[in-house]
Amino acid sequence: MPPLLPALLLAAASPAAVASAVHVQAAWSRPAAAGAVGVGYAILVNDGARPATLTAARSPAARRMSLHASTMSDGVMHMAAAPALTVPPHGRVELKPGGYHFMLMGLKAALKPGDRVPAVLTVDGRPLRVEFQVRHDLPR
Ligand SMILES: [Cu+2]
Repeated sequence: MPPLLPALLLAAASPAAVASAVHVQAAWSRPAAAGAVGVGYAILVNDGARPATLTAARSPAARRMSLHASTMSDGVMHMAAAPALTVPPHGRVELKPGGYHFMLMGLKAALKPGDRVPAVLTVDGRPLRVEFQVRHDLPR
């Protein structure tokens, strides 16, 4: 099949075929009741030379998962859905209390310390698997 080979080489060399340079560290969550809203925090690390953008997230543990950003204004904490989050080249972004975070709406089961919550993030259009470890007694 000689005609196939050049096409495969081209595909491998195109940017779209390069695996995401982003990985996830220290993903954690808090205990929550079934049906309630859970949270997800993590550090997104970009080892690549280009910006990488998170555009979506989903989890089989919740009806819906979305990215939120918290901001302080007039001494009051507000949060709103954020459409995307870009991790700079050779940089990192920490999702943490008071900043960017994931919301897990409509938890299908309670989250207890020690549980692991699987999720799939979409980064640069590619799936990135993550597991949030449910912990308690963490500094805020
Ligand atoms: Cu939120």
